[in-house]
Amino acid sequence: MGLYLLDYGAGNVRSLANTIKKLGYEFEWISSPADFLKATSLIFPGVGAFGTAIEGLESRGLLEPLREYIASGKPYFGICIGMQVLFQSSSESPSTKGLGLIPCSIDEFDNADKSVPHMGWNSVEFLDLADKTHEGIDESSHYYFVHSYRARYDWTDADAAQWVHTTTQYGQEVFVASVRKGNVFGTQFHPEKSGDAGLRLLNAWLSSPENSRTAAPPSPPLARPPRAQDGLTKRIVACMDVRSNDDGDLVVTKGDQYDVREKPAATPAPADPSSGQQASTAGAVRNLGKPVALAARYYAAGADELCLMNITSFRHSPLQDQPMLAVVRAAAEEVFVPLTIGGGIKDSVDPDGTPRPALEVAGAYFRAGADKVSIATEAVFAVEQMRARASDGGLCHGDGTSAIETIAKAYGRQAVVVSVDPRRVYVEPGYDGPYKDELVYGKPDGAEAERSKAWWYQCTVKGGRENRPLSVVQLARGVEKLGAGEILLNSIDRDGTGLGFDIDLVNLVRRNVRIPVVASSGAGKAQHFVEVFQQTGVEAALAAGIFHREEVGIPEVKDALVGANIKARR
Ligand code: 1PR
Repeated sequence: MGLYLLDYGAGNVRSLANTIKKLGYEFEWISSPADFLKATSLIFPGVGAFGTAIEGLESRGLLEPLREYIASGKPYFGICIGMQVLFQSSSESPSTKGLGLIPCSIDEFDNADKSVPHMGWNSVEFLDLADKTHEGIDESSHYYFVHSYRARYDWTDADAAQWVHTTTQYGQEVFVASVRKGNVFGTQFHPEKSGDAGLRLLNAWLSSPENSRTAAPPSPPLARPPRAQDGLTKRIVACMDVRSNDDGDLVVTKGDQYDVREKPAATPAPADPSSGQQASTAGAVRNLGKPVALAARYYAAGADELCLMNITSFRHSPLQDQPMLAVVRAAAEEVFVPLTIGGGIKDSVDPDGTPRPALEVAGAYFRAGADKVSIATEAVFAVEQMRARASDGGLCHGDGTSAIETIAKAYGRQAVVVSVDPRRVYVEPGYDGPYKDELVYGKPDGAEAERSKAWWYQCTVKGGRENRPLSVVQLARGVEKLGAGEILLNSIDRDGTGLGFDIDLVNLVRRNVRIPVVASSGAGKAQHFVEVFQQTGVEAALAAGIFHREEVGIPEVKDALVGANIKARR
């Protein structure tokens, strides 16, 4: 079988390649127009932005051959942007035309009632098919979506509706989850990132892509009005801070309030090795395991997403020789859920003087198998610069040069996470200085140390080592404006304490932006996840220490969520 994959040069296509290999299939990459003639089946794993995809295909002379391939009747499977290019156009890039097979346009989600991008695991449903596992899709499973633009399901438009295979709902919007007609199949979600459910779907298509499995479209098309609630689940994220230890090995480590070195024991260990007792490890970098092995463990345990944070000095390694790239490559062979990589995503210069713009650094990680990059220090500087340009010190537009803007333009905003490292700054009652409008007051029934206090949240850079004159609210609003697609909200005060998420901080940020927010730092038990979802509107919650030390398992967290009527993927 001549299975080919189409790569227009942007985004994570490695994950699909890894999935296909894992399923035992061989494939080739389309590298020239002539390859379309050799292909007997084709997958286009489009990642990124609509305009970039079409322009990328055009500039490589692949757009017309793609159109001809599809018209020839040979099997085609488009994923995400690979499905969207089948439509006429997208408001993401109004001057760019799609292939126009499906006679309607793609538009942006309305963020009045929900966070946009739509990011996470949602259910799908067939319109009226009796076969509820058609194309390997299963209505009882969840699939991973990540996009800001969607094809609304309009049953009054019969020409477009005849393509619709499954629908899904986000907020009150019902949109197309998959299309199926003749030789063409497409999914808005990412099967290669949808765990076992996605593997089953891909396997079903790969085992017989040439089969005409088109079910007769309902005629007239069926109505699918929105229901009271959508099927999006809350995401549980496992985070691994990776650095080299004092022996030069890459390890997953974990800090207490960002200090990753072992503390001296209360009773020092004896220095005499003949005593049979272990020598003191005080001062050593905590070693909680190997990154790829831990990533595989969390995938198997049901993590909805994984983060790898590069917190070591090798962030300054030359890009070609960046150890973290090897970690991402190896992890992407083991895990089939989204992978975020952070640390060192910024403009840099290799030791030989070669400049490496942040866009190139991010591109290397996407090609290695990352789905999102996370930016911390550079995001703070970018917002500071944006505010300095605004005449009133408030928000203006970016100048297009920041890492957030350049990466979001090429890969779509959903690929850009901003990781925030705020720290509380306590002030006296009656404080009347800067950030007074953002003050949080300790509650009478709150922790004793906080009861009579007020505080604001200050941004830091370089892993909390340097405080900056910027509040977390200013940062959150600023990065949203610059084009970030998600906020990963840490708390230096809560990191590693097990006291629970900082609910005040999470609420403060959640109500100031419309993009998804991941609550992080402080989880000590499963109930803390229930609390953060019940008391704030966040889309996801992240933990590190309790998972690494196996104090709480991911299934236990999911059970607690379901027990509290919070949607979770299991
Ligand atoms: O500044 O763009 O190079 O990014 C550096 C990244 O590395 C940032 O995302 C920053 O948060 C992270 N980082 C830097 N130093 C440390 C450190 O610990 N010394 N880790 C660090 C931050 C916080 C989370 C942790 C949660 C949950 N660690 O990663 O996973 O707090 O922990 P818990 O559940 O155990 O409480 P740039």
